[in-house]
Amino acid sequence: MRLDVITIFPEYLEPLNVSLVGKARSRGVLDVRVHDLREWTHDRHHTVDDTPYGGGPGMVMKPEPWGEALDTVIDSGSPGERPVVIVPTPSGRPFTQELAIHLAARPWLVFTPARYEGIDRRVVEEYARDHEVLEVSIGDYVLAGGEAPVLVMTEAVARLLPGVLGNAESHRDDSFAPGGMAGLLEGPVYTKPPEWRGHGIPEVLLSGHHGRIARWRRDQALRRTARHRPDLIAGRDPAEFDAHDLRV
Ligand code: 6GU
Repeated sequence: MRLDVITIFPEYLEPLNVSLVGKARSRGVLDVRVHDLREWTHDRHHTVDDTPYGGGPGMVMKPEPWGEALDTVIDSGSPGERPVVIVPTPSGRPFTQELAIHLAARPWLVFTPARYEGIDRRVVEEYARDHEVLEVSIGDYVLAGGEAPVLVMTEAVARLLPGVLGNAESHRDDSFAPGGMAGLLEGPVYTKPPEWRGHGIPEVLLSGHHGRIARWRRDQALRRTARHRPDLIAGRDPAEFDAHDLRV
């Protein structure tokens, strides 16, 4: 997969050299290219923002540098090859595991993290003519810019690429994966030692009884989901829950 990021803070993307994403890059599974938006400005001050039409606080990112940057990046691909353009914004659609799975199946993503009050609307209009352009938010809070969301989305996507995680089963039970633990939050996990500061291990996990362990894990997942994310249970088909579930 190829991944381009256009930003006024290229150094903010340094974590893409580290850990899982860094490893995917060095293994050649992921080709990451970070670009400085200011390379596509032509004035002495490398201006990327201006005051908003209609008034109001803050500044808006000018369309011209984004247009030149996106044209250059898009033209650097093979003829006819079109990336998905991802515009991080708190007013976008929610980033979900489902969207991560969709993006992981695409060969080329271009991220356009903005600062200030966002990018002139015409940039999205322009590229949406012949590209899939997704405006995406990573949650219901406001960040100062889209760079941290790019790190979040890149990690969520990179770990789904074939050959990045140790084994494919690692994401079957992901909290939000469709199937597997059926979209429930994962319950608690334990490792050695068997006793730590007076805390033991739930006995069932030491029983070696796979059926009872699976049942216990599902109960824990249900309890945790009901407590932290009741919306995930309310949104499900009641037929997915068996008689035992309903007593948890
Ligand atoms: Cl994608 N950008 C910004 N600036 N704030 C956010 C966000 C994105 N997602 C949640 N908050």
